[in-house]
Amino acid sequence: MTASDRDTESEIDVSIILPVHNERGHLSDEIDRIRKAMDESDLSYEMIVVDDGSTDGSTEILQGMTGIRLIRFHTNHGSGYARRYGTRAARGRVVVWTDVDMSYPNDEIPRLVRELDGFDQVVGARSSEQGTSKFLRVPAKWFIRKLASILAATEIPDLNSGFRAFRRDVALQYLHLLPDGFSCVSTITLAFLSNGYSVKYVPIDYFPRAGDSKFHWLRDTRRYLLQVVRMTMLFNPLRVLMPVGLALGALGIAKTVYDVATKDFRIATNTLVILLAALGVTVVALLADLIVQISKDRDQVTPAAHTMNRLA
Ligand SMILES: Nc1nc2c(ncn2[C@@H]2O[C@H](COP(=O)(O)OP(=O)(O)O)[C@@H](O)[C@H]2O)c(=O)[nH]1
Ligand SMILES: [Mg+2]
Repeated sequence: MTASDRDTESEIDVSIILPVHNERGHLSDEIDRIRKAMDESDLSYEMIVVDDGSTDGSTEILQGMTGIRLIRFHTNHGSGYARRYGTRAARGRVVVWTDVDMSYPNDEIPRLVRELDGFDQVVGARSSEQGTSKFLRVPAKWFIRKLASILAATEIPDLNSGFRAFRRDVALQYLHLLPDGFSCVSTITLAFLSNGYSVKYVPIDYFPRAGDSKFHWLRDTRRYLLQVVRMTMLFNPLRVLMPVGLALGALGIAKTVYDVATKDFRIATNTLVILLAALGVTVVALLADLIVQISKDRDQVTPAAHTMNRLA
């Protein structure tokens, strides 16, 4: 994309996507504080509110509002679906995702956008967990975050923050891979990281949410875990499968040495099974990697830091 393409394609700086499902109590406050902060900045912006079949009167409040773009579904699809839909409708060069529940410092959106300079994505990283079902969520999230850090081969201070800004042109390449549910926000970080885009973390304050959370700890945690593994398999299968193949291989070789030394050169059947399993996993890993390499898009959008010289 050239600089002039960019000017004609995006008329505005920032599109703020606001997924809403039954947030009547604080909807106006949230939208007002975002508007105030954005009006005080020198950024041009639009707010895209995606009302996902709310039944508590949120819809009526939104319909009475001016200065927002309202997308409304009659049935509920999930916050990830809503965020994707809103992002496709967006016109901004930068897209911001956040919650509409007073939990994120939405008045700091202009700062978040400025931090994006030279990066492809900026994530507001929380230092404390304020969510519901804390005892279950904290260890589960910690485990998944560690797993994701290993798979993405980089430290991820906050994987599932709902407060982030990213380049729309980069995100459009991966939107179709993001799930309908809550793990959508984590998945977009992994999609960027796995494809060589930069993600920066800036510390933010996090407040207890107003209204009720829609997060179901078992269902959503299971999906979240699956999504982390799936995303890595999609872009970097060697990182998931190679450790398994190598571990099985090491075990098989150790067992072979043991058999040779203690069983008079008779190799046990289970030793062979382990060695064959190692071979199977390794071959699948290499094949999966081959598929990923072959199907890579040649016209991938250039990562942020590399565009600077070109545009100068
Ligand atoms: N459009 C849409 N938004 C949703 C849905 N579920 C939650 N949200 C919104 O997504 C944001 C995050 O949801 P929340 O319940 O706070 O999740 P949590 O932050 O993970 O506890 C809020 O703005 C919700 O209104 C949904 O099914 N559809
Ligand atoms: Mg929330």
